[in-house]
Amino acid sequence: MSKIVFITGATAGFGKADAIKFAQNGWNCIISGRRKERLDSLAKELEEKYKVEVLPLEIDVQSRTDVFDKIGAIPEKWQNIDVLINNAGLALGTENFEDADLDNWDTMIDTNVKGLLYVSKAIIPFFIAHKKGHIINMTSTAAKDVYPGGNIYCATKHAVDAITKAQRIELLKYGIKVTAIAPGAADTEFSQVRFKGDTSKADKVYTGYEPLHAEDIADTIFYCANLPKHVCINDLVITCTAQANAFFFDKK
Ligand code: NDP
Ligand code: 8X3
Repeated sequence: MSKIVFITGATAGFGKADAIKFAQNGWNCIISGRRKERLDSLAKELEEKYKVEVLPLEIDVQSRTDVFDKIGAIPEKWQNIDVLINNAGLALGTENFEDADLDNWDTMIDTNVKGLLYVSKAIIPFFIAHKKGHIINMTSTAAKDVYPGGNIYCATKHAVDAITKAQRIELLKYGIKVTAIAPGAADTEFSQVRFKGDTSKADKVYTGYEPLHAEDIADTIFYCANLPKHVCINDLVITCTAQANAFFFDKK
């Protein structure tokens, strides 16, 4: 029987690359995000190309009711989830504390922290019922260090690091694996979102070196998700070769 992966934020970047990687390898996919047209077109592409089943779920992870109503209504055959990838997330702005926009702070906290908590809480009962499960939380090098202008984004990723550790301790008795993946800079739509569509600012983030690509992260996540039952990668930091930590790059 095919395995099932549930991916949040599958309409772009890492989440979309994850869906393609798992589907290519015969996994059925539950893909979620807010942009319905992108979900529907990705679902069609995966079903046609890789002959897997795909359930698109339009979910805003910031909304507690959206998360619990829609995940609670998943048909029974889809509840047999093997892997949850808590990937939906974003950064907004790089202003220092004194200039920062409070709405940006709210959105980052509501999405990156509260959204991840809601989705985890909605799916863990399926894992417990089926006596299996693997949660893969997307953190970042921003979970390991803090850089100027990174303030609340870094704080949300530090929080996800702590949540990951707590989940690992508290879900151990059920045999549920919990992994944190901490990538450095990757050329997804992340910086377009951070700079609210300002392409020149976004492109500058990735100039002078080769950043990670979404497929690099999808390959890594797929590897972590397919280890033997007795092996769990707990915390994996991955950067491009030109990046040493959250803020130190070798740019030409
Ligand atoms: P993208 O902007 O390319 O993709 C982000 C995804 O998150 C989209 O599918 C978006 O879907 C989804 N998303 C955002 N807000 C919500 C929401 N409220 N509800 C549901 N889905 C949402 O970024 P990345 O792929 O780069 O980022 C994915 C994760 O990886 C994030 O958690 C990010 O913090 C983390 N990360 C990124 C790095 C990078 O350099 N790119 C490095 C380290 C970590 P939609 O808009 O359709 O809802
Ligand atoms: C995303 C990478 O460097 O913008 O988590 O924090 S960075």
